Amino acid sequence: MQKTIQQFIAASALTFMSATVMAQAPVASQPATPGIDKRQANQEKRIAQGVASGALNEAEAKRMNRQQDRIAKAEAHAKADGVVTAKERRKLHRMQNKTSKHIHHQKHDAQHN
Ligand SMILES: [Ca+2]
Repeated sequence: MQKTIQQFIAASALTFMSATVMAQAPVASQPATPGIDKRQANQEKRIAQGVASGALNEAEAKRMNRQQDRIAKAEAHAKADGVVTAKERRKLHRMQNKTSKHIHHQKHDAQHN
């Protein structure tokens, strides 16, 4: 008898929890920019690799990390109103195209500040 009541309580708790999770699900629809996040992570890795291999000196790496910060800020700004429009997405990709070229150039050119 005691066991049955415990099972009933456990089952009720479970039902209650899944109902809560389901009720919260629609709220969790934050604007996502997985493509931009992935490029950003990739670029940060390239900068770190450049520093490790000596292809980038500290000043260059610092400058590039600042550019990454600017993109992250622009991304947060684009998300702030809850919608990342196609235009905002294009702008973020354009910024990343620029920094990507910059990283490539600095990594494959002679050292110059
Ligand atoms: Ca927006």
